[in-house]
Amino acid sequence: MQKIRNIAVIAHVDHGKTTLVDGLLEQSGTFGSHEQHDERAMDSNDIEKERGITILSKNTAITYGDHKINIIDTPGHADFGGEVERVLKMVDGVLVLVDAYEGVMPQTKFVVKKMLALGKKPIVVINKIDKPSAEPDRVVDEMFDLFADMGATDDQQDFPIIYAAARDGMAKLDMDDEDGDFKCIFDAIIESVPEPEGDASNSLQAQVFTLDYDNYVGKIGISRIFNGTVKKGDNIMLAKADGAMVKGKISKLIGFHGLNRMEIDQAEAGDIVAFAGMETVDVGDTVADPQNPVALDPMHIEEPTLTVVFAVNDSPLAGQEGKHVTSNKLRERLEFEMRTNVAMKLETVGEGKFKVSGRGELQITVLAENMRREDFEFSISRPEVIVKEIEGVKCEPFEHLVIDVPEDLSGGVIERLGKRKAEMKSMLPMGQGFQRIEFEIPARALIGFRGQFLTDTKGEGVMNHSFLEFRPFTGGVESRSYGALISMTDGETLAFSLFGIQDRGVLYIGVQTKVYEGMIIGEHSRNNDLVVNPIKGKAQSNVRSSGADEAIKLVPFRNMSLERALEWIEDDELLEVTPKSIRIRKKFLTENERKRESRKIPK
Ligand SMILES: Nc1nc2c(ncn2[C@@H]2O[C@H](COP(=O)(O)OP(=O)(O)OP(=O)(O)O)[C@@H](O)[C@H]2O)c(=O)[nH]1
Ligand SMILES: [Mg+2]
Repeated sequence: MQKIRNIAVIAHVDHGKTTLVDGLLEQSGTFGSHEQHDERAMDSNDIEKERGITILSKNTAITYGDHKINIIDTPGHADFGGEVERVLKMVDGVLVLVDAYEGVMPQTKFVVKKMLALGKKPIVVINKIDKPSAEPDRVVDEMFDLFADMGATDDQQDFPIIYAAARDGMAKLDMDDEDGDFKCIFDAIIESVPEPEGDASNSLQAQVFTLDYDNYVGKIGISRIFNGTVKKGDNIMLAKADGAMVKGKISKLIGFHGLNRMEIDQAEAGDIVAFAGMETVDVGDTVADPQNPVALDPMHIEEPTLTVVFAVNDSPLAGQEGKHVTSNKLRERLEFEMRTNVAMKLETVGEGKFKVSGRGELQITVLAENMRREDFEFSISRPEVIVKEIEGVKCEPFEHLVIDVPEDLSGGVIERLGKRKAEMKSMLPMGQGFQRIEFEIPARALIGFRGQFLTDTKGEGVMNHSFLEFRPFTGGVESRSYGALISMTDGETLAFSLFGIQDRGVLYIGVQTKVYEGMIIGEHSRNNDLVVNPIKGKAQSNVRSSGADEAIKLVPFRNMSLERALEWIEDDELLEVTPKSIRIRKKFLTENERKRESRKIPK
């Protein structure tokens, strides 16, 4: 049997996981010397590359000496945290990275807690020690405290520590040592990560932890083999989470090496491979021996905490920019997403209206962004947190929030968060005039907070949050403190009229932009909505005053990204998303309709 080690790389967002995996691929010689590859090679899809974040966990394999090491790179952003627990079940050890300056962050806590609870053996990597502000000793202490707080066993507490600058391919066991390469990381993996259990001669048991889709072979289940041997063409039994048994056949067996996937004939207990040929496969299913099908423990899939409604675009500009605009197309696309994305849920809530639930705004934005690129057009409603009843009590999701803010601005931010029902947990000086403050806060109160926070901290604040737990509902929280600037008419914007409006707040659009009645063109500087005319030209006069137009100086408008716009909108507003534009609008387009509606629903 082949000697195997299975590890996952886990950390808070941006602490350097994917960069470390680059180094492991490179220094193990898995990339041939002639092979061209991008930085952060595992971040392979377009949005991952553009945003520089990992969205889906992905696995690779390297050879080191006579060992095969399967590595799963995981996303660090809290919205994709649901992936991490599943992945952890597939591996025997983890590399926990932590930034040598930032230290323990919300998602560090989240992943360490999961990892310890599952009894995994950690190797701690203090990364980015090259940063001038790095304080590796402090961060090591933080990690020891964290492990102790989270109830680590003595064995888990006794973790190897590696100091690294992953970007430079440098690592060492002691800060006083000379800079070395990743040999110490490979050795730590071989020495301290337990060998996979299970036996190649037992009946087959493999569990699917990720789904992939290929136009030629259909659904692909990436799986860890816990027992037995599997060959291409084998008949198998799929043991589903609900107890059902479905017969199937492995039409293709796919192995991993570096960035490549290749067809293989056989794989054994301990390894991570992909199966094609089972159309009904879901995450958590056990691929078992048809003669002796024994299901593995079902997999816990993290519940969604947030929902939005995707709907057919019915704005006056509908159908002009996108190709796929009908309710059927929208439903098909969303259903397709649910086939591989287990962290999301879909429900039809009305004619052309689909409720999509997920773990956070970023997850929903990524789906919307992918759909725009595929020429879809649709609307999205304001995100709402999922409220549920636990033992008769109405509960809502709470988040653990950590902010780093300049000291002189912290008072204002704390006050703002207080109004949003945040409870302060700790406050620490971070050097360079910054303070780190931790809170527990209803997830509801964080919707729309980021924009406000950036304004309040003049763009210098950094905020991070991750899901904590469901807790009793806290009642009303402060929402957006500004109204909207709403267009009163259809047409194209003109500089002359925007010039007149810009003093009223912040514009979200520029000149020669199509608008319609009820479309939101900016934020009012007061808390009420204001209806304005953005297409009014200068009154024509017979005498042309030369040079008068030069006096019209427009302040650059604020370009609202999908995420920012999604956070910004209120219940009576919608986002209109097309391949070319992101527009913000009122649900009811005319002022009369809005007045009638506001009388109906008492606020
Ligand atoms: N200074 C410094 N920067 C590093 C180091 N390692 C990674 N980075 C940088 O940190 C940023 C984030 O790196 P990634 O590898 O994408 O981090 P990640 O943990 O995979 O991020 P997510 O997958 O989004 O959670 C990139 O800009 C890297 O170049 C390091 O050792 N030193
Ligand atoms: Mg990454």
